[in-house]
Amino acid sequence: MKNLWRVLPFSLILLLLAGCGKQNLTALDPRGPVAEMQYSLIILSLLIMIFVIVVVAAIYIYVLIRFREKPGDNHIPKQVEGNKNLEIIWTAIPIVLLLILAVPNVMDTFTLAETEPDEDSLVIEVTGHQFWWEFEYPDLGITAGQDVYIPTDTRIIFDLEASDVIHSFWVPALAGKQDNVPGITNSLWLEAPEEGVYQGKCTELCGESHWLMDFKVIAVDPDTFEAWAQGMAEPEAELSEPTGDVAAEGREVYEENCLSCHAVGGEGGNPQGGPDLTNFAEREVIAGFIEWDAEDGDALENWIREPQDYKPGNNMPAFGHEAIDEDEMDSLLEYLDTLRVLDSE
Ligand code: HEC
Ligand SMILES: [Cu+2]
Repeated sequence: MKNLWRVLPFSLILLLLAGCGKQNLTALDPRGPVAEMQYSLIILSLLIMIFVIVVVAAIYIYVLIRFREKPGDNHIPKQVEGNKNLEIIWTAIPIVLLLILAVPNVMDTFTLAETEPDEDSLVIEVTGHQFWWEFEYPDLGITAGQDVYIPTDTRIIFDLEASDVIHSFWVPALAGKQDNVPGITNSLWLEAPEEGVYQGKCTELCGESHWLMDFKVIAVDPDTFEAWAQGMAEPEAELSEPTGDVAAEGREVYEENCLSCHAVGGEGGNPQGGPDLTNFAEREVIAGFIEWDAEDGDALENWIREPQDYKPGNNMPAFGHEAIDEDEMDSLLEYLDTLRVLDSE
């Protein structure tokens, strides 16, 4: 009991803070029809539970006070047994409450399970890897890593798969979570009416760095999406043959060390490799969570040199100074900075 009182305030603070992170990782601030539907179910259940608790607690307290033993009065009160009306009432109320809960729940469950694509929807195949995300757009012939771009106001159907172990796909602002299971395809749909960057996370204990398996859903207007998809499908020749001297050198370093795992512009990569890097320079973070210019200004170089320092257990090998010397690293970083498909800063 003593422990409970110690833990409770912290739990409450955590609960309150849960919505405050810059990550927007909360289901309590829904930004699309699916998340709104789920949010209304949460609120409905919560209201019913609060109603039950308040009524039961009120009756309980009333009875405790009203029928307590009074000093000097120790007569046995009238003994009653069974009361048809009362019993009907307290059987009927829970039935009504359960119906109020069940009807919208069942209806919404059917709406949410409706994942057959129609001609206006966009299908995206999601593969969970230890510890990163791959997004394939079968109708557009493109593959993206970590950031999944979607057009606003479009029904997006995510077909969830996994390449190694079970992962779980969760973008709380847009939709509830669903598991990525090897060998099974689960589907969910969502829609983002507003443009924005929505934080996603793997919520399965999928390995040592499961808690760093973050991704972003980036909702852009349909024109921008079109431009992005175009850029991903037919990237500028610049990406494979940079014109700048330093970047061209960097491209060579890349081809030698990285292309076997990381595709750029549909070239390279392998199913056991790493994320597609065609638009890498447009990511806000490296490997899903490392800020580019937080304390360590050389975050990208440090990641390439020692990926295990950031994400223990991930499948990217380390590239020490013997593999890539300082000059080669500089040109490689320069080359990586050219990997853009939307804005060519
Ligand atoms: C054996 C395969 C392999 C090779 C070779 C490899 N990587 Fe990786 N790389 C990975 C994997 C796997 C990840 C994903 C790690 C994670 O997030 O769990 C990754 C992640 C990355 C990321 C973060 C990607 C993102 O979307 O945020 C960058 C950048 C990167 N690698 C750069 C390189 C560079 C540069 C080289 C060459 C010097 C290289 N990698 C060589 C497997 C590889
Ligand atoms: Cu995972």
